[in-house]
Amino acid sequence: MKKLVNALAIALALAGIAGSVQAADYKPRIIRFGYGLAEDSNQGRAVKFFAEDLAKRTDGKMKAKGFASASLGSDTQMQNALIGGAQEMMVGSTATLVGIVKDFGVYDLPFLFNNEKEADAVLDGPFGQKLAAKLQEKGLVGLVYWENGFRNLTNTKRPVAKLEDLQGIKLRVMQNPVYIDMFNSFGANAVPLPFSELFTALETKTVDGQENPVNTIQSSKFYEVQKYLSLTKHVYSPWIVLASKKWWDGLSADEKKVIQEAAVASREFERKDSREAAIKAVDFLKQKGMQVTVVSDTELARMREKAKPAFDKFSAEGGADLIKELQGEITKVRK
Ligand code: TK8
Repeated sequence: MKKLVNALAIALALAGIAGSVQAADYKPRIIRFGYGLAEDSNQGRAVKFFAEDLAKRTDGKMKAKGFASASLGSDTQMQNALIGGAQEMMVGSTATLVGIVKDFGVYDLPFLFNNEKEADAVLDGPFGQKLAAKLQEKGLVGLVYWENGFRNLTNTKRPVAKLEDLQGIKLRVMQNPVYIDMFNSFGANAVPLPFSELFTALETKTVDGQENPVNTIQSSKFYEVQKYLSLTKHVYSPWIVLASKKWWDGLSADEKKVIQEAAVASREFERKDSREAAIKAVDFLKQKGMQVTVVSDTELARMREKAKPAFDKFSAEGGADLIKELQGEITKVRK
């Protein structure tokens, strides 16, 4: 009996040691997590989810603090802060990364994805991961893609139902050559501006219009300064959650793992939340007085044809194989 008790005691002690060895290595950390949209947006809700999830997984040791409305800077300013190690995390458009990794422009070519399911499969699959991995040598860690969404046009001049209606409209686009080429070939005057300057530019009529997913048109209150909404869905726009590589390299393996897990959980939350919100957004915008135009498939096909120079230029500048690869991945999902 005594032997048995001893053996049990030893077993318990060993289990105790094993337990303490296994306890995850989390240090108290404050993570500044910047983003461009309002706190009350699909982006803001997902950052909040990430922060809560990470705190839960680490017993409150790792604290992410969200900074909304570009209060830490525009997308490109935050990217540079991450590279320099002055900020830990952010989420923003992949489109604004083209100054760092040119290949990201491939996602901005119009009418590639037919639906969200195709986008999820390609972004979470080898193609999306390969592109994200290219950020490492530039000082950024690409953790997960979130959904920004299919982009639609708004403006104050006139309802846009066909290409000709875009003629001469001064349209804010993201700071990305694919967008500039695309909208110029549609007949608009593309004006690249950071998102953080967009509301004021619309309000002061520096530009006549812009293009963004309906969720953003709602959460950024563009309906206050824009009359016409055209459902063009011309580009599926991803967001990417980024970490500073400088900072990341100083984390323990457990810390990296738990951040990655929380990032994946936030992705699942964000996509579901964004899709639910998008279904309601069009009605909300109508109630706010926006006039909504559904663009016909024939007109969308004309737009796709007109956008050919953007594809050609991206190809000529070394992106031909990348376009083929992406289209190949989409075809695989479509089957
Ligand atoms: C937010 C931007 C925004 C994007 C844009 O910082 O700039 O129009 O769609 O989501 O990244």
